Amino acid sequence: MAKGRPVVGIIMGSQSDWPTMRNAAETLEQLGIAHETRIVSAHRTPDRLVDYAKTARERGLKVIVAGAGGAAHLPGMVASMTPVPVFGVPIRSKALSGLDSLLSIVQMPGGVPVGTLAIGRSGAINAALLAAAVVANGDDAAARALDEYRAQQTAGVGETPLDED
Ligand code: RP5
Repeated sequence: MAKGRPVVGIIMGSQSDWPTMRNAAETLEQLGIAHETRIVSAHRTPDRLVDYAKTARERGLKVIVAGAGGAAHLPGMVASMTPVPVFGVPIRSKALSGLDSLLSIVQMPGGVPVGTLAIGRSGAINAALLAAAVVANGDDAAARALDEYRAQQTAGVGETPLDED
């Protein structure tokens, strides 16, 4: 686990979101960025939601990554109660494959922004990378880690396709 006071909070509406949201945690871990992970449900644990959002800044969080599925009001509710930037990750739902989650998160009325990522694993990874980029504005080690991540990604792309069997 990356050491130090968490600067990124990863929250999710349910334990069932963890297989997706762990991709955000693993990405931050790879970058050495201190983070915390919590289950905070907007409708099942509303008091926990209020407490988490209202204390986020004073606890040192610079960014919150919030994953939720279905009627996914968690990212917007958190954003309504903290000045800390919130990135929302739509979880792929069983009923509508995450389209419900995506539209719930992305369609915030003007005034309270939530930066919305893609549905599922890609969204979780990219939310973590965006969170890292925010942190990197004031943290040289995080900036170097992000540069290294991109360099490795580039180095991993071959010029010609290979047969996989
Ligand atoms: C949302 O409801 C959660 O974010 C989750 O994606 C969805 C389903 O939750 P469970 O019924 O699996 O706990 O609040």
